[in-house]
Amino acid sequence: MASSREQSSVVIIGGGVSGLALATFLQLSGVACVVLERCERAYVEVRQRAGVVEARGVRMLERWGLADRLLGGPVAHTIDYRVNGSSRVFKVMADDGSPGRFCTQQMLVNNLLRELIDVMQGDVRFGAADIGIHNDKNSRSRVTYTDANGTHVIDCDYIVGCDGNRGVSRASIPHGVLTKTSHEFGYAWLAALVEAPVIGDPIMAVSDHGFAAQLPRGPQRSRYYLQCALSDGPEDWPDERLWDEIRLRMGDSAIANARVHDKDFIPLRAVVHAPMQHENLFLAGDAAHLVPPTGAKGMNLALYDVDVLAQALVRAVKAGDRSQLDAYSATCLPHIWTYQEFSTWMTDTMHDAGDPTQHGKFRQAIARARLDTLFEAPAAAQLHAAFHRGMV
Ligand code: FAS
Repeated sequence: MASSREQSSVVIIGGGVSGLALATFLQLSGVACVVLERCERAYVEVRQRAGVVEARGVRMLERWGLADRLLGGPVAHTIDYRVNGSSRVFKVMADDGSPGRFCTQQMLVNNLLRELIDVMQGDVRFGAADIGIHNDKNSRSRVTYTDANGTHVIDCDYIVGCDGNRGVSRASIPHGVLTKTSHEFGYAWLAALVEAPVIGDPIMAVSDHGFAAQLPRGPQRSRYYLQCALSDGPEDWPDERLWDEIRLRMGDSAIANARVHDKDFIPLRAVVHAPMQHENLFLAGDAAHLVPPTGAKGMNLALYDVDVLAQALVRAVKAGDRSQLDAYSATCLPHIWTYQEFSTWMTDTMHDAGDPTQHGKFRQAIARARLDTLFEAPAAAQLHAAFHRGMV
């Protein structure tokens, strides 16, 4: 088997939304980088995840001059909040017109792949396995990996871990360097991709039978999310039960069964690893933090991290100034905790207000009172909408 050795400024581990966005920003800025992704391109292209790019993310991509080429999907105007079937429409669009977009992560990732590889000739290597990280501040860092062509070594200045919650990057940091702060909500979401579009507004529904939501996933499809037990699996949720629960929780017996493409079970948890860096290795996205999907902040936090990191890396590589890199964690962590606070608030409110068997009638009444305030007090509504847009 052949082996190779080469140089680069930055090696990015993981070709998901954060890794591809970072590589695109660096390529645009003339900083040499290589992305190592363990899966093949075809798999990365079809993976379903988040569905909203918040207004802050739209503005950030506009600042990089990429919004028109990367974003698609309808503008996020309003959300239909339901409590036991009775609807109240919530405006998430800002008065200054700064819109979020119902742009699916899959669409953004495909547009990033096209832009980075096909347009910018960026260096993304799929099928990279056995990744080894040699991260030392006093000598040049290096990353090793194998693929069908053999063993490869890349000497580099900086390494970025964009390889998600179960990747190799964070695991390569010596024990005791990072602190993990986490919270388990005690329930999960069943996420079902179905052949039925959202009619009208996306829905967030509170019901005595548990939480449910429907978010767009393209013109013909949508994703239903249903609160379920942590121990539940596909055998507990045959399609018939799924549709019965959807009708029950949405308070709409007219909803027809449709083809179910896939079912994911996502335990709701919140995790922050700090600091988000060690020597020449930097963590971004799910490699550094997890948020419950209720507030749609997972992908948006990943985009925020790599926007900050890209600017710092450009300054370090081009001007030899590490100051922003050294301040990377201190810059990102306050923003991450603000989003954790919003996502926890949303998760507790939208679930406590529903099925009282989880946390009792008192928390149910409190959460419903909180929702009423949201709809009746303009100041509360404005603040909530600003959080939705990421403009806080
Ligand atoms: P990603 O996980 O997207 O990407 C990491 C990449 O690294 C992957 O391509 C992986 O193959 C690669 N990788 C991993 N280990 C590697 C290794 N050893 N070597 C090389 N490559 C490696 N958020 C929402 O807001 N709404 C949702 O509806 C929603 N649904 C979700 C559903 C699921 C099943 C999951 C897991 C997450 C969901 N999220 C959702 C959160 C999601 O959007 C994440 O926050 C987002 O994908 C984070 O992006 P990355 O950090 O790039 O990680």
